[in-house]
Amino acid sequence: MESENRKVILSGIQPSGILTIGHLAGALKNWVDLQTQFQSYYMIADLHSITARQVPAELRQRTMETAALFLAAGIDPDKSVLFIQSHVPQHSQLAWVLNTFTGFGELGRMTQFKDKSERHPENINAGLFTYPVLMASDILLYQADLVPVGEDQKQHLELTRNLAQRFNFNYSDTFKIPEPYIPKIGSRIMSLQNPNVKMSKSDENVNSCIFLNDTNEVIINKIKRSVTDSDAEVRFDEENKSGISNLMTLYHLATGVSFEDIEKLFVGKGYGDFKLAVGNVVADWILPVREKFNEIMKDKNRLKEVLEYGAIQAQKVAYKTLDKVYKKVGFVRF
Ligand code: AQP
Repeated sequence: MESENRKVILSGIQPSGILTIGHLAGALKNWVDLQTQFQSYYMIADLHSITARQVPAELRQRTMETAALFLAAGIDPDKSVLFIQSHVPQHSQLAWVLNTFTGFGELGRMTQFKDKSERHPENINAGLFTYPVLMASDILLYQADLVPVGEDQKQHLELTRNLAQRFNFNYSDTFKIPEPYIPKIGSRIMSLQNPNVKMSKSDENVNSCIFLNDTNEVIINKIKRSVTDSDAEVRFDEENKSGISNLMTLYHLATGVSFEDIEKLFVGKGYGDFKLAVGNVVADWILPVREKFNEIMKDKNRLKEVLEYGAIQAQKVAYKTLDKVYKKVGFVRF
């Protein structure tokens, strides 16, 4: 794994459920391309996932499955550093220091905190509140130049930049100021049951998601039952035809056919035919990922080795940054 002079990119996914086709389209697919261009750090964000209550045995299982899906989707451990966040203790250690540089009011303005606390009033914990500080630590530890962010993470990246600048200003240059990396348009996959909200792995309605371990039959059935609209025209219009537009996005991602050509292909055909066609191409798209995933899960020792190797690589870089930070704030270092 070479690292010289390449820009650094960092991203992660929480193991809070089985990954969906949204993760493949919106994250993994891009990461595979990015790893050839950038020094890439990809983590399974288990520390973040416990801001919502997790069943311990399930969390362990999901963490290994998430790692296997990263590999199955094409993340290459010889090109990227692939690791479990809790295996690199520097994430929590830097988060503590950065917490002391973060204003209470600043965190209170985070819209994701407000949304999540409204959705889960039974568990508004301090971790949920300081989550953006841990995210800042994830990014700053590796001196990332770029962070792929969706709309919902932009505010957190802005906070990361502010914290880095504040720390650098108080002491001296320590952190690189990261920039957002905006992925290609059209990769936000919406729920099959409510196409106005994002497809989410923790959605209670399993029919809203295509999970990366769903069988062909399940995939085809879920798409058949997806919510669309009452006219019968296959046309890309995210505002007025969000369900059909979402299915068109999936068709496009699975086949490479443009929206214009998809519209032409289905002129005069009903939604039934269209949904069946989408189901088939999506099933074909997922099949090799699922097969690879099953193969990787059969050899847990190999998977463990890959993750241990990744953690060692990540720790080396993370330690360097944390050591600088500890020195600058005045901790005794022997
Ligand atoms: N539906 C989606 N469409 C496109 N991209 C998506 N991502 C997630 N869902 C979609 C991308 O995956 C990365 C982060 O995933 P995460 O699981 O850590 O967090 P999340 O975005 O909160 O995903 P979920 O499924 O909604 O998680 P839960 O249900 O646990 O809260 C990001 O790159 C994101 O863009």
